[in-house]
Amino acid sequence: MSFTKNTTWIAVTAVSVLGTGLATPAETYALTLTATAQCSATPPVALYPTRVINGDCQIKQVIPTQNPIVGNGIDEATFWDFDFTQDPNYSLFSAFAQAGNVLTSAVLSLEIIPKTSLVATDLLGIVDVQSNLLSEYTSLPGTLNQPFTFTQDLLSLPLNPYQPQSILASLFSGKNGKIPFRYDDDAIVVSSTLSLTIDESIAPVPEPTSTLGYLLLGLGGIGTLWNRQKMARNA
Ligand SMILES: [Ca+2]
Ligand SMILES: [Ca+2]
Ligand SMILES: [Ca+2]
Repeated sequence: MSFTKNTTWIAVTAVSVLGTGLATPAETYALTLTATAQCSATPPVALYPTRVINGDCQIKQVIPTQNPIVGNGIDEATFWDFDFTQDPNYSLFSAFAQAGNVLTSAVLSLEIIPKTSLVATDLLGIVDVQSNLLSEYTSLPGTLNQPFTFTQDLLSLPLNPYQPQSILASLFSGKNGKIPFRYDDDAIVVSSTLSLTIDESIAPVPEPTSTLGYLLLGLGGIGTLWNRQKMARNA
């Protein structure tokens, strides 16, 4: 959400609280939160059962009998959290979600380095919610060992799209403000971004403390107007 839209919403709320009867904005706005996990193209290497830390990612071997090496991008699960609490709009986003607004998109961007042709059977998704085949997200990468990036709205996956409520439930339950994600199993995860956009048509009920803030903001606005009119009369 741009600063202008934010300011408009607060100003309208302040006027509403003061009881001048001005309604909610005619235009609807959307608020977007973004979180990025920065891993790397060259994780450290270890032997099973050691887990490898690769920046914001953690890697574990999933088929240790075939391949005990962890960090080579073959037969391994990569985990990371999308931490939305770092986004300055997180509190406002939470308030809009609690007010019952709908999640309108959840756009995932992922950069991987495929390590074997079995990347064709890879799965990814939100932990404890659902996972989908890589082929549902994108056309499969044709070149091994080369960085490959794709972007896909989780709500628009062709075969098995996410439900908006299940993504919000993941965001606000468990690790509050974080969405845990997992990729299996034949690529190195280099980096990933998730952007959540929520509708703003239902205004949140202001907290008592912020109501005072809005009132003061509104009174400040009236004071400025009064001063301006006074100056105009004196001019
Ligand atoms: Ca491995
Ligand atoms: Ca595999
Ligand atoms: Ca695979």
